[in-house]
Amino acid sequence: MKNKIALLTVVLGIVIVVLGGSMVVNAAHQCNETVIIGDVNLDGLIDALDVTILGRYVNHGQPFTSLLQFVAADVDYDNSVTIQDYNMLKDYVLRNISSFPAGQFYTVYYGDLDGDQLVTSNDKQIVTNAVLNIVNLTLRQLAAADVDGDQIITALDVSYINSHSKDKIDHFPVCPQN
Ligand SMILES: [Ca+2]
Ligand SMILES: [Ca+2]
Ligand SMILES: [Ca+2]
Repeated sequence: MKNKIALLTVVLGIVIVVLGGSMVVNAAHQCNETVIIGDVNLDGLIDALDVTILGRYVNHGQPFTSLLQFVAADVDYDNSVTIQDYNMLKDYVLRNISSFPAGQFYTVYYGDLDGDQLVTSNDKQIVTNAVLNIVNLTLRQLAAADVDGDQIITALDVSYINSHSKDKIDHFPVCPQN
């Protein structure tokens, strides 16, 4: 009987460890931001104002204030924001087209660079290489890498991603606290 109780305790312990592990995974999933492709000013709507703001960027060099705007603005999904995106967004607002090559939405998982929706040492390595100019990040990766929310990718972002991958922190500065 004692042995059975001991066995049960071990089994329960394993179950708790497994469940605990999945809770950590869920915590990583919560830190994300879904961008509507074409919603350049990130107000939740695709309208003429987005065309205007994208036009100011591509024609007059007026900067965006958020890396998420580049994700929203690259509607033709060629990983750069150009006059082609402007023309395509204008066509969409004028209802000449009904969809974008970049899709309808994109969810940025902060700290996840390799696309598995987890924050691991591999993500840390990718951002490290980007900071060292060994690799270029895509617009979507740039948005995910800026975990401190200052709109540039620095060694500080690497440090936060490293801490998160080792479970030393649960939240990035850019994530809503709850
Ligand atoms: Ca908008
Ligand atoms: Ca583009
Ligand atoms: Ca940053």
